[in-house]
Amino acid sequence: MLKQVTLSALSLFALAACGSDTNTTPGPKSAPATLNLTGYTPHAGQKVEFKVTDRATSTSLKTSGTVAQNGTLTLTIANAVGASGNYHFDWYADLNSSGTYNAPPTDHSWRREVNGNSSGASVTHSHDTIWVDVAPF
Ligand SMILES: [Ca+2]
Repeated sequence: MLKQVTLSALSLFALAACGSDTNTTPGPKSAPATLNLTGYTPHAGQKVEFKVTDRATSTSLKTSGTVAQNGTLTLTIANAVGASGNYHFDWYADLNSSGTYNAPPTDHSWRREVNGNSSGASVTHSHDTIWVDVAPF
């Protein structure tokens, strides 16, 4: 019996660790934020972290993923945008594999301003080298 409890506790810990790894926390709003990346072959295999910030409240949500070998990645954060409001979509490719954000050119980072929409908001970005320092990430 004790063994079962221990295993359950370990399973819960594993799930929690998995959740914190992707750092995806559904927010309090109604619609998803989506980032579609294409042409990111220079960053294939690298981690990209995506952050949505509500500019009115400065609250933000993050998620991350790995760029596919064909240079594409789609990241979505549930309940990250509302029907109105204005948001920053910030993202960076972890070029130096530190696991965290470093200002360009150490990492490569981008920003777009996005308006809220009741059905969700998305940005599609074809890779470029017009980097924006998005600190603090
Ligand atoms: Ca980094």
